[in-house]
Amino acid sequence: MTESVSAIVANTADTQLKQIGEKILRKERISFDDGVALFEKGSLSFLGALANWVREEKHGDKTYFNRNFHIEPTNVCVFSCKFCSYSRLYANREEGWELSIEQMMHIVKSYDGKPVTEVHIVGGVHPKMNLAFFIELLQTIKAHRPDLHIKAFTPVELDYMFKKAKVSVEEGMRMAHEAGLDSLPGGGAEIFHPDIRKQICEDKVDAEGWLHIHKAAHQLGMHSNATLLYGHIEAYKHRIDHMDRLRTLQDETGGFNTFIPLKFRNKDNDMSHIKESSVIEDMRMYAVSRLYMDNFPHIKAYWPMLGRQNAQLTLSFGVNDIDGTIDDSTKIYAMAGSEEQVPTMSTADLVMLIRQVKRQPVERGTLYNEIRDYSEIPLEELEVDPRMN
Ligand code: V47
Ligand code: SF4
Repeated sequence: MTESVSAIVANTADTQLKQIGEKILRKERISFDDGVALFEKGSLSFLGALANWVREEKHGDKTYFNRNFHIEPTNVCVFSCKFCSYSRLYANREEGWELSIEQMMHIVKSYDGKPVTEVHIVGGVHPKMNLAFFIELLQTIKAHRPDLHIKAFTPVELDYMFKKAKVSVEEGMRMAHEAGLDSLPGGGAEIFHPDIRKQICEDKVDAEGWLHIHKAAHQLGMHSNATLLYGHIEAYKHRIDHMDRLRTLQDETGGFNTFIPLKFRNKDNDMSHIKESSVIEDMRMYAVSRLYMDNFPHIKAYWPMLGRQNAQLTLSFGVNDIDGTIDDSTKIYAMAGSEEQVPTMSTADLVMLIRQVKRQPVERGTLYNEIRDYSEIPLEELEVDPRMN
């Protein structure tokens, strides 16, 4: 493999691309301009060969997934992000949902005895669901099931809760962590650059606020993820600017686990007139992410948003994680127009998806502790959904 990727780099006619390829093969960091040049000039095969080489250097064929479910406490939201197909304003809250702690505990209890390891909690920013409410939720979940890893709340939700409760970011994060918050998901990042952010989500937490909250979490020893919403009005330089800010914070704290590029879906939102990116552009995005984010251990493709087959394809473009079983517990992507209208995969489905593209399926915990390697399990032991064959 190394030989063939070296040959691809050596035979590249464009001198700038050739030099970038050589840097990557020497495991040197690429610059902002290099990142933009990869997007502007890199062919799918050039980017894919390099990203796959980096992926295999870091993880071999290992492809991680987890067993998880989501809770979306509400889709009522004080903000009005233009790409959001999911939220309802407080004034129209009868069109949305608002779950009580009891209702959320009913969801948690429905997994009693099932081998899930993580609950992912994220939703709209509801003016009446405050820090005290979420602290009680965290404590109640932990009291019921202490082993369940709680990955919850974006800086958009946390910033609003902390400001309303008049606590500093550091104090608020400490309170949430003590109540049972284990790590932060990657949402709310969108595009950090103010020229784009002000056009698509101007009223919510800005780049500095988002990064400050993740930094405070890392300083408490927590881990977190980071996303980037691509394929709408941003230019390549905005994608690289976004990745660069994350790479810089990661140099400082080392607290990020996973980078997750999120493809913009255009159904039923204020940006529906914008065409969605092509599969080729999606694969180029994943590949450049793997090449630029050299200090992020993992790159994740979120299958409920990309669809299963495209998620399989990403495994040859730098991706080594495809998230979890989900169990039809999230509505964000179905409402935004994803092919996955009922996002559920059994463990067997996920294993097959990974095996079909000749990679090694490994179940992980949220912090990438390996739970089980499924590469040697005979297929008869897995109850595979017939649609997967
Ligand atoms: O921040 C909303 C995105 C995010 C649309 O950390 C949209 O493991 C595309 O962050 N088209 C929330 N994207 C989801 C998220 C996430 C998902 C899976 C795993 C993890 C993790 C994090 O969803 C939002 C926003 O960027 N989003 N609307 C849309 N129309
Ligand atoms: Fe609210 Fe999040 Fe939707 Fe923005 S993306 S409107 S913050 S639910």
